[in-house]
Amino acid sequence: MAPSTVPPGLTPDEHAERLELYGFTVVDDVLDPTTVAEARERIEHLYAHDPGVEAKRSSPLETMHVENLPNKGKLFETFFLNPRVLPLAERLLGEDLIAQDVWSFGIPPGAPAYRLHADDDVRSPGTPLSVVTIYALTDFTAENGATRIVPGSHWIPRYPEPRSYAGEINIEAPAGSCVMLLGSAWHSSGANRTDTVRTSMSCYFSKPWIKQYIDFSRSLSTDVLDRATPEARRVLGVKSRTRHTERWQWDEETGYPEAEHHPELAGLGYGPCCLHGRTAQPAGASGERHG
Ligand SMILES: O=C(O)CCC(=O)C(=O)O
Repeated sequence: MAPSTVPPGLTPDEHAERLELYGFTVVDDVLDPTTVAEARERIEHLYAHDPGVEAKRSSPLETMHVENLPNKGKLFETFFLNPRVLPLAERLLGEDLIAQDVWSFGIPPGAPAYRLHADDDVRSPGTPLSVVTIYALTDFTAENGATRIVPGSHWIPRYPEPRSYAGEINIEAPAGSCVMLLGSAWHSSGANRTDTVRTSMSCYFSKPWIKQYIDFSRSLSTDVLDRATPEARRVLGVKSRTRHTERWQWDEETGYPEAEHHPELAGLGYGPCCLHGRTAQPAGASGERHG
């Protein structure tokens, strides 16, 4: 049976082997204590004040879910590019992977375990389609709602039933580490039997041809996209967005219409206006959301 803890200091090859065999691993020490403390404070503020959190909950025992995290603090614009986590995800999915969603789950005291599920809409044993990365901002323990998983379940060509399974474990991980799992593995958040919230921030990566949960190129604020590095734009799916012009009118690099063919788009946040700086934007352009 896979143990519920993963030793620190594993090499990328050893992590890749664990992901392949068991469907999960834990990359230790990816966030320093100051970043953990700042992110935790900001996220716990969002649990209390982000309007989307209460809108999606019908009981205080339900998960606190903050969506579209990069829009909600500079701190959240880059964590998912971590140089010890992203390359592992790319190894499984390819360098053209995209972020489907970047969010936070807070598991409140008294919350029951969520139902076991897999994130992929099709089963493809041996061919990973997605990878979930969950950054622990509090220690993850069997008592406080650490992610639960049925190790090896990504090899099973069907979905779980709504019950617990022999061999399931809670993945224990210290604050500052990253739990990585295949989206095809049967998993969920665990039950929180403590009196404090289990706090995390997450990014779900997939093959680039799977439709994003959130179209970041349209939903991120112009400021966030202006600050995004080419790597961040690639991961956020800006370059892989579906063309909405003919190919000759499309800038493959930016993932936007070539502005020269579409003067009517100037100032609406498309193309060079948002991706190469604001100087190309006409005076008075609002710089609001894209699209
Ligand atoms: O946050 C967790 O522990 C589980 C996350 C989860 O169930 C998911 O990403 O689908």
